[in-house]
This record gives sequence, structure tokens and C-alpha cells, in this order.
Amino acid sequence: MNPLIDAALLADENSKLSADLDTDYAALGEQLQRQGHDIDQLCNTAAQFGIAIPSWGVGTGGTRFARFPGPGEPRHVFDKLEDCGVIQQLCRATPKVSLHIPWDDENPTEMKDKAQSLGLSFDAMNSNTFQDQPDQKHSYKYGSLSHTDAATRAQAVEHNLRCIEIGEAIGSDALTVWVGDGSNFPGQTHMGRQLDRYLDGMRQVYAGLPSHWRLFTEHKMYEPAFYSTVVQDWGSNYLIAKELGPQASCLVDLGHHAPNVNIEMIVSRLAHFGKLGGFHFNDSKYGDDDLDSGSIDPYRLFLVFNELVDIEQRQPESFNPAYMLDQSHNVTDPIESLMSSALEVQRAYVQALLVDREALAFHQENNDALMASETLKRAFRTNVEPLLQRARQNMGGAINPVAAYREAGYRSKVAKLRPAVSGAGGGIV
Ligand code: LRH
Ligand code: MN
Repeated sequence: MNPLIDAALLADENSKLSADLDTDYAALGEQLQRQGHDIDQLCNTAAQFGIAIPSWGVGTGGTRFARFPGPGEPRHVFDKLEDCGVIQQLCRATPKVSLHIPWDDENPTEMKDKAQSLGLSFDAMNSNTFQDQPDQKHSYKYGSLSHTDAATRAQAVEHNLRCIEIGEAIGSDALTVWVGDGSNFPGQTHMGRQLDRYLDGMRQVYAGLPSHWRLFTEHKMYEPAFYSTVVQDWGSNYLIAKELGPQASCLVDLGHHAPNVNIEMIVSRLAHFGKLGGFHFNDSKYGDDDLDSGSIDPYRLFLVFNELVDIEQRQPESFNPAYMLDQSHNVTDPIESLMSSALEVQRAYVQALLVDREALAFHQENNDALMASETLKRAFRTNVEPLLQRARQNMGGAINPVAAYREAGYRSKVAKLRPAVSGAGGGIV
């Protein structure tokens, strides 16, 4: 694997921090031991945690108003894979990349070889029937899989089957289908018939799945449709996944809910009914803001993982959710945001492992609300940073990834190689 960040520089950066880490790790080890936890065991568990990087997240993102590209914007999937290689080299928690077609529609063998040369593999594929491509025959202006026009629906089905084909060629084993289909006016669509058309299309996509593949359906309350959305919430999503069959399950994008919706409860429900497929992690304050995970409400992220760890311990045999980031980096270096976000998700997972579940169950059984809440807060208040740093160090990564990345000057290096791009119109990528 050809390291993108000079190994000697990385070793030097780590050597500056390792003595303090040894002290902090020992102190945390004592603290956790008093709580009945073995820090080395937790460190190994943390090291096994992986979250996929969205290929579309390594370029600067934008809004409908504008996009302000930064230096060294990736030009194509191969640049994107290199940037993902840097994130994995420094963080050691992001071994997989989730591609989006046609944004990453290149030669599968070349993409696979490039990824392998960087120590990466591929997570779920993402189809795109929410934009019209230059050579496209039928427009998705009025929908895709749920469009009233049969030829447009067939085109959307064909596209999803092609995403599966590309995925098979590069070693992916899942497809995420998010459609923006919906309406902007009351009366514009017949919601029942629109859903029937969507289901008919999704059955054809489902029929094209290899036997070991999973199909993730992603719900979203609104945008780009602003009155109704075909797959608008977890309820519709659950019924759709149930309707499609055992290989179908629901993907929860944290930003796709109304403000203050209890997402951890949705996670508990979907797992309860065996349809929790995966996640697009990000954070938000208002809408689908696609902000860095844990940057607005880290306690909510912790509460989601508190449910996930509880489910993992109660249903170990069936527990296999796909973890992916789905963010838009409009004002930061995307590589730095993706590194800190992946580690925020890993942190929430490790903190959730610290919850004293026996004590929690006791307080719940005895309706001791305050002690139940305190039991969660105690885990959330635990600073597990030394444990996460050690896990990275043990895996050959950086104790402080952002510091090592800046010291290496990777961004200015690629800025010289990749021509500057001017601010195009709006749009997320
Ligand atoms: C829709 C979404 C979906 C992706 C897109 C980039 O908002 O979350 O998961 O296809 O963002
Ligand atoms: Mn998403």
C-alpha cells in the first residue's frame, strides 16, 4: 500500500504526542477499571470499528445558492480514492468508500485496483435518479421510479440495475436507493398510485439483486420535493422494505427528519422489527444540513449508539448495520471534516460501550428516571480520547490526524497537481 502521507513524518508527529498519550491512557485505564471495563479490550473493539466515506464528500459541497470550491478539488473518482486513502491512513477507521453513480462512473477494474493499492474497499453503491445526465432520454423532473411515464420509470430501474452491476465488479454488496420523488403542490400527484409505481420499480430492482446483496431504502421528509415525498419517513420506509422482501432494509440518514424527532427511537423500532439496514451519519440543526457528525448535538449521536450497542448485545446474530457518513463540507477542508466526523462516530460507539446496562435496566425496572439518565450521562461524560488515540496508534495511524495531515501539507501538494476550479452554480457537489 503506497502511503500518501510520508511514514517518517507520521512517526515523527506521533513521537511528539506518545509520552502524554501513555500518561492519559494509563489514567483512563484506571478510571475504566473502577467501572469494570478493560481498556485494552475496549481499545481493540474501537480498532475494529469502521465507517464508510462517501466519495461525494471529499470534494467541497454546496447549497442551492452556491458552491465555493477549495484548492486541490478531486477531479474524478481516482483523486477521491486518494483522498479517502489519506483519511484511512491517518484515522484507521474508514476502510471502505461508498460510491455514487454516475458521479463515480469509471472503469470498475481500475477503480478496484486503485482502491486496493490504497488499502480501501467499497461499501454500498448509491444510485442517482434525482438529476438528469447530459445524454439522458427521459427527464426526472417529475420523478423517477414513481414517474407517471413508464419509459422514465424503466430508465430509472435500468440505472439501478447498472449500479448493481458496477458494484459487483468492484466488490460492493449493497445498493442504497434514495429518490427525491414527490410533489410541490397538494393535488399534484395521487399519493397511492405514485407509491404503487415506486414499489413496482423497486420490485424490479430487488429482483436484480445478487443473493448475498442488501438493498437499503432511504427515507427523507422533504427536499427536493416540498409538499410530499414518496418515501417520507421511517414508517413508509419500513412498510416498503417489508413489502420488497428479506434483502431489503431501511437506511437512516440522521438529517432526513424534522428537527427534534427522536431518531434513536426510530433506530430501536426498525431494529425491533428486523429492518434496520444502515446509516448515513451527519448532523443538522434545521433541515438536511449535512453538517459534520457530532458537531451540533453529540449527545444525540451518543443516544443513537446507545440503542445500537443495546441491540448488538441483545440480537448479536442479526446485527449488521452499514455505517456510512453522508455530509457536505461547504466551509472546511473535506478531508479534515471527514476525519474528525469518522472519529466522532467512533467516539459515540465507544462511549455507548461504557454504559452500565445492568444498572440501567435496574433503574428502568424501578422507574428511577434520574438514575437511568445519570447512568447514560456517566458514559457520555467519559473522555475516551486516549483510548481512540491508542487504537489509531496501534493500527499505524496518527495520534492526532488533523495535525499530521496539516504538517504533511497534503492539501497544498494536491492543489499543485489538480487544476483550480472556479465557483460553479449551486448544488451539493
Ligand atoms: C439525499 C442523500 C442521499 C444521497 C445524497 C447525496 O439527501 O442523503 O443519501 O444520495 O444525499
Ligand atoms: Mn443520505
